[in-house]
Amino acid sequence: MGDLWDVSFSKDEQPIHTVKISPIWMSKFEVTNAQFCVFLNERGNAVEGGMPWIDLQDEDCLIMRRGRRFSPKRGYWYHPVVEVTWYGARAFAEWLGCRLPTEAEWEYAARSGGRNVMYPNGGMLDRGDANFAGVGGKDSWKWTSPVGSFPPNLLGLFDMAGNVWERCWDWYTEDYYSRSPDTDPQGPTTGAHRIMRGGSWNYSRLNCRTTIRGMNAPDDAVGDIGFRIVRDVE
Ligand SMILES: [Ca+2]
Ligand SMILES: [Ca+2]
Repeated sequence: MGDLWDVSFSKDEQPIHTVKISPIWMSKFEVTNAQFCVFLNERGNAVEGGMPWIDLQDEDCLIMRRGRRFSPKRGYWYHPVVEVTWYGARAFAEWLGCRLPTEAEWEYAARSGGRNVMYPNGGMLDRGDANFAGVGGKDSWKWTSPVGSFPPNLLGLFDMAGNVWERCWDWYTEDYYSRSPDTDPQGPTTGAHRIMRGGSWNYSRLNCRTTIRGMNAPDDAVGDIGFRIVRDVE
């Protein structure tokens, strides 16, 4: 794990270290608005950590509520869910008997099984490879794009670079890599922010690197943060 190329402006991708992770299944796409609505229609939009799971009041939210029924806004069924808190992401995962990935699991997956690649595609990230800030070429999206609009990495995982940041299980601390255990690291025991990975439509190419460590408060809901889920292999 870590910044093998020494391109980060932060110290938090150092020191470079090796970890072992146990086998997992990972969802190939970011969780969509359509999928999140199935969850909301079964469980409602509960308040957890002082915030509703999804912030329907924010104009960036791509889900609406009519009476008791939640549905994606027109044209956004297959776009990644946004404006969802960390608690909402965790609740969705647990509803399916799954969980959020640790950042170690996420990085291993983004790097197509731990390969030494700065971007999931194995080369330089171009407009044909991901939805990042701005538009051009195949990236015609100013905001989110439908999941799977760009080629997958070698593990068949889509949008590991860009589209939306993906919430992970771990708390964030800048120095965690200096004391991380070498098997199935779970992150610090407490903190103020949770990890998010992969960059988004709102961030530059460099922020879509496989190793960059983003962070966000667990009760925050933002228009460029979503998630995907994992399940342990039994
Ligand atoms: Ca874009
Ligand atoms: Ca993503």
